[in-house]
Amino acid sequence: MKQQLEDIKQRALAALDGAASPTALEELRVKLLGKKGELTAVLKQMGKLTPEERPVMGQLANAVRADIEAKLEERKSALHAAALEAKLAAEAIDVTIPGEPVSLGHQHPMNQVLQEIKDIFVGMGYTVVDGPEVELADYNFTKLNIQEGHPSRDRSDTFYFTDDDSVLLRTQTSPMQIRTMEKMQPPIRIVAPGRVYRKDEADATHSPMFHQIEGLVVDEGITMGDLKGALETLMKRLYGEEAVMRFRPHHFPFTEPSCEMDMQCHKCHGTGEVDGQVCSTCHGEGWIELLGAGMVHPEVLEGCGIDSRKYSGFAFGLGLERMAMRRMRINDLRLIFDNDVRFLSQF
Ligand code: 2U9
Repeated sequence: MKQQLEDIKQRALAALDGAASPTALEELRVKLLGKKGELTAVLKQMGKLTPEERPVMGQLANAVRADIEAKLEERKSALHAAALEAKLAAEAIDVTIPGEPVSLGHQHPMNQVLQEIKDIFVGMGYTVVDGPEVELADYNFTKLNIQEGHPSRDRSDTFYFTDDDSVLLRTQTSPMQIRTMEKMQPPIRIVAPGRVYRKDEADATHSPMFHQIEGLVVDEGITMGDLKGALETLMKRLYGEEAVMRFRPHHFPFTEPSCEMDMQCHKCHGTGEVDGQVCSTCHGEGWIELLGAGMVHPEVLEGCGIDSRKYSGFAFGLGLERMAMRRMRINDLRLIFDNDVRFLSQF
């Protein structure tokens, strides 16, 4: 019996050493130590032994079981470690491989121009103000001296929300200047950029939604000279010190006097011709229209609680898309709104 136990132990240890998987190990455990296993079969024969032999054999059998169990544990750990090692090797990540390049976006060309213009005005001490796109007709028209019946109030030109035409999508950012004057007394130096809405069919030069930046300065002794200085500074910063400007008389209900400012065409230098051909940049005009401006109408100041005998002011407005189109040589307004990356990535 002693020999049988020694045999089982030798064969068991050898077999366990050769077991290549946890499943093989478990099969061996059942075969060796299970209820119908080899060791149990030997122990069942203990009854045949003499009372003196029994404890000796019992001890030996327990020692053999302990040796087999120890070996089982050892192989189990070794197999587990090997499996982990293989898994780690298979799933290894090479952190030295260069990453996929991420293509970076950038500001929209129109916002680049807006940012430039805001920076110039902030540099001259102006504050940037923001306000609602859904406005009262009172702020969009009446307080700007645009009377009932004025063509710009027409339902075919303006988006109204109400049947009584009292609430609308602002057609200009001027309501912001009214709101500012109602809230604070001069000195006032603000620019108001933002979306505005007009019932226009979309084509190469029109869109029902576009962006404006308007400005307002109100203080004691403000003159047309201040208006010219501020706007010439703006344009020389944008287009270079050599830019040449002219002012033409115009009419707006909210300014008096009113004017428009043009810049001499940089391509044909005001001649309207390049190599005997009509200049393609200014279409032969020699000048490029940039913006509208004027001295704030005294009625508008008074309507906002500002004493027009003590204070005067100037205001101006320009369309941002048109500004971006001129600066970036874009020939169709719709490209600005399409947001096609093939177009945008050029700027
Ligand atoms: C107040 C008083 C006066 C704003 C002004 C213009 C002239 C102007 C147009 C330029 C192209 C609009 O985007 S556009 O179509 N604007 O010509 N805007 S003066 O005058 C104001 C504004 C607010 C209280």
